[in-house]
Amino acid sequence: MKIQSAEVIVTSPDRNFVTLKLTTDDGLTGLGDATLNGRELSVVSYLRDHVVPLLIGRDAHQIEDTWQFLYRSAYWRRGPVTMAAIAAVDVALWDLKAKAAGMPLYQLLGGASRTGLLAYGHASGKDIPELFDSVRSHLEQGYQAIRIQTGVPGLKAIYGVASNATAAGNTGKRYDHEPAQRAPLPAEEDWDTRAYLRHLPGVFEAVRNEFGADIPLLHDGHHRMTPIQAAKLGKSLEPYDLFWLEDCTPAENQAALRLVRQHTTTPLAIGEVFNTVWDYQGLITEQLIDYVRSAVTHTGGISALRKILDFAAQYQIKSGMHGPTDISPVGMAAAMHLGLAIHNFGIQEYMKHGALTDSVFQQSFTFTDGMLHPGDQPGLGVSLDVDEAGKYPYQTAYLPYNRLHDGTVHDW
Ligand code: EZ4
Ligand code: CO
Repeated sequence: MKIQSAEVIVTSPDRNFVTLKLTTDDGLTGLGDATLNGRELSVVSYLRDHVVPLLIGRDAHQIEDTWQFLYRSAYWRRGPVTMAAIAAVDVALWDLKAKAAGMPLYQLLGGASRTGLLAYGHASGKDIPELFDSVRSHLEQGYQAIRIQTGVPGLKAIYGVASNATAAGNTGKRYDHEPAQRAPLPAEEDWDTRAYLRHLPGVFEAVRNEFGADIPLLHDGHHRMTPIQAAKLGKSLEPYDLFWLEDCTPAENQAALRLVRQHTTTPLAIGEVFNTVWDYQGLITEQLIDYVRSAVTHTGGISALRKILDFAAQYQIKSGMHGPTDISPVGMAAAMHLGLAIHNFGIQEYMKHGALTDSVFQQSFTFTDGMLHPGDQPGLGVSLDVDEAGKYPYQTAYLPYNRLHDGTVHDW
């Protein structure tokens, strides 16, 4: 099974997606997600200009060898662009191998360790009534775990709160906030950590009073706090029994989590911007976190994330793979096959893609009563309609950024 062609497909149905499609000499095709939100074309170039020529003629069965070859032969290791490109190759090769075997991919990863994957969705509102509506709508859609983000009094626009939300509803349309915006320049949001720290505990108190003690609730701090601020937030949220507090401090400094950990029993999740096991080394061995947030797409693929999660498993740390709409249906399916197979699955983030995205990517995974399943088609179970994809050319899009009231650029 030799790789005969490798095509990089860029499409923007509801948002930009980059997909690698490998075709073998025996006519099989494999797909890999290479979408790096807001920096999509850099991965396109990395693949087209530097990786595709290396793939032609290679044995598609040699997944580990190909991974090591791409990682080590580049000399310039790690980084989100490199690791997204390697991930796309790795996932496409797993898709091919599973198709060649005639099995759903999770069977090749060891088989199912559970019947389905607990998923969480994103509820948000500019104030408590709007947030409650969003939570109710998620419950109606079957979600059994919910992330809570709200506006903060005095702030105009902040992460995770729909500014132009189609306010939920079970219409099948996108109901979530949309962090990357199609625009020639990044949108500016505002931020005030003290106002946020004062406001958030009351929000969780209100949600627990309204929706009860049972439902797992999550929150994303999106890298905005100092370690001592994060410690304070973790402590003040303890009465509300969070499933996790995500990205409480900027991700570069692993030692920051040591300080947070010493002060709070609120479970911690981190890693959506990480791209190798080295970003986790201290966090895992010192047991400073509870959940690994990496996506297959941004961490070098199934082969690499599997190793990180096996390492984490020795320390009772579980998976919580990143699953926003900027992970394509191909990347989501890869996450689901891996999540079904590993023992230390924790939870899977899941937001429905828009209708146009679903017209480009045909998917066989299911979302039933809040549980995901990758389906039982051979391979990943996702196909890409190249003609449909061609209808939606790339559009410039940027993630927003933050300024404090005095104009200082802050973490977004
Ligand atoms: O901001 O995926 O937990 N989810 C998140 C996401 C990220 C975007 C960045 O591309 O933090 O909404
Ligand atoms: Co996040």
